[in-house]
Order: sequence, then structure tokens, then C-alpha cells
Amino acid sequence: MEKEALIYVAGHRGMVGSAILRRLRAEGFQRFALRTSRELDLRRQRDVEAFFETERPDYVFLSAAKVGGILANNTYRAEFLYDNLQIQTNVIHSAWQSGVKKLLFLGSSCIYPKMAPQPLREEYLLTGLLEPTNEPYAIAKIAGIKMCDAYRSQYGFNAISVMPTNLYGPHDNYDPATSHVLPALLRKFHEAKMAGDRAVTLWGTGTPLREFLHVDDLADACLFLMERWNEPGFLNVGTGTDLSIRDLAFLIRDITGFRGEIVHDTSKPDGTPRKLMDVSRLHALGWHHRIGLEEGIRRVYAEHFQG
Ligand code: GFB
Repeated sequence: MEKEALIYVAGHRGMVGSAILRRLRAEGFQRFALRTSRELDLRRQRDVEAFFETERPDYVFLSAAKVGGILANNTYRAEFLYDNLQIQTNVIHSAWQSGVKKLLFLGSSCIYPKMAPQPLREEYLLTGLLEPTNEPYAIAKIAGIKMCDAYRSQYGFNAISVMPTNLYGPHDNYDPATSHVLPALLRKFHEAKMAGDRAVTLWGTGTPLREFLHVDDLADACLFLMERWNEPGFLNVGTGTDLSIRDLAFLIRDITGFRGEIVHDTSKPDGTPRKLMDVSRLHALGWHHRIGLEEGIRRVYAEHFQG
């Protein structure tokens, strides 16, 4: 990407978009076409077409999406399907139509079949049934990957797709009902410690395994791939290591200094038993994550709860 290029980061106020924007600015990029969701509703096709006709960005990072944890995905199934299909369809189509040089589309590791062999290799996509709790979101993201490939095939549009594992970092969502597990547990253990509570409740059995990547590492991978990777299909982005939700809870309990018990609310869903990414293709291109999980959580805890 040329330093004088005009870059559109869709979703620049979110956890992923703000990390990408931070990284672009740190790299010396200065020209951005940015709109908040209040200024531009990406679900409205005409408004998106007008934005691209007016601004004509050179590069697009499509990190705008409706996202959430397992409970939000399973509760707002229609919104997760409609909002994400509308957002990505409008942005990918208008980016192509207005002559964008390259677009990076962001999905998620939940696109894989629930019981796919682990670690997840890119070729396992669509080889089995999806995890029911986040099927609407997963179907939308799979459609986005296929749309990028179709626009490359028919129009030669350079759209690449990146599938990150579970993410955490600055500007995460800490709402107890809609957040992902890592920020949810940071908040629960912190508040329990401050209130002198006896126990913290974990959803599900605690046995599922999850992989966590700091969002600054994802932003680094996105710039790395925007510069170097121009292929159809998609690439996994992760750390290649995972841990049980229970072990994550022990780690966060230690980091927050909470001394009470951990109890389980098994009325809440476990979701996918495991979704460890095989990141050997990304490693072969020369990229590796840098922020280890304990260091990353300590940094986020200090920034968000002690800052
Ligand atoms: O992070 P999470 O909500 O989403 O849940 P997924 C991960 C695991 O943590 C589940 C358990 O087994 C939860 O039952 N868990 C324990 C908790 N305590 C809590 C808690 O207080 N809050 C939450 N949220 N979970 C999401 C997909 O799946 O992964 C999204 O639904 C997206 O679409 C995202 O793909 C990356 O990792 O299970």
C-alpha cells in the first residue's frame, strides 16, 4: 500500500477496526475515509454506494460486523444473519464498483464445522454441520468469503479473506450478556474481588477449549497480508495454542487477585468443544503472533480496569 493511499477502515470504532487504524497510523499512513455507524449505516445499499462514489478509497479493511459471544449469537440469530450479510455485501460490491485496489474481509473461526478435526485447516470449510449457537453468523461469514472469491473470479477484484480466532484487546465489549468469554471473565472476577463476593459463575462446563489472539497481533497480520497475499480462499490467523475455559478462568482469577470460588452455570451453552486454528500456512508466509496470552491479559486488565 502506498503511503499516500486513501484507506477506508469499515468499523474503525470497534475492537478490530480501531486496532487496524492504530497500526496504520503507526506505520505512517495518513489518508483515511472514516464513517461511524451513525454517519453511515452499512446495511443501506444506496448510502454505501454514495459513500464509495464520493470517497473512492484505494484500500478497504472490512472489519465492520455485528459480533458477540455465544449467548448474543444464539439470541439475536436474525440480526446476526441480516446485519452481517447486508454490511459485507454492500461494502464488497461497492468497493469493486468504485475501483478499490484491494479489500480485506474479516470473518471468524466459527465458520468451521462443529466437529471438524483439530487443528482446523482451511480446507475443512463446509465439510460438516456448523455449531448451532452461531450458525447464522457463520453462514454470513462463509457467504462473505465466497463473495470475495466470486468477485475475484468474475471481475478480477483483489479481495482477500482473513479468519481470526477468538480475539481480545482494547475497546473490547464487556457487557455481561453480549460479550465474549475473556472480557466477560475479566469483568466478573474484577467486580467480584472489588465487592468481596464469595464466588464467580462460569457459563457451561468449562471444558471447551479456546484459542485467543490479541487484537494488535491481528492488526499486524492484516497489514502483513494486505501487503503480500493476493489469493482466493482464506487464511487462518491465530496463535496455534489453546486452553480450557476453566484454565482461562484460573489464569484470570490469578491476574485479578480474586480469592473466591468458581461455580458453573451449566444451563448456559458450551458451544463448540474446540476450534484451534492450524496457522501453518500463515507461518509459512513468515508471520507469527508476538503477544502471549498471560502478558496480553495483564495488559488489557491494567488498561481497562486499572487505567
Ligand atoms: O467467547 P464465547 O462467548 O464464544 O464463549 P465462542 C466461549 C466459551 O466460554 C463457551 C464459556 O463455552 C462459554 O460457555 N463461558 C464461560 C462464557 N463463562 C462465560 C461468560 O461469562 N461469557 C461468555 N460469553 N462465555 C463465539 C461465536 O463462540 O466465538 C462468535 O459465537 C464468534 O460467532 C466468536 O465466532 C469468535 O468462542 O463459543
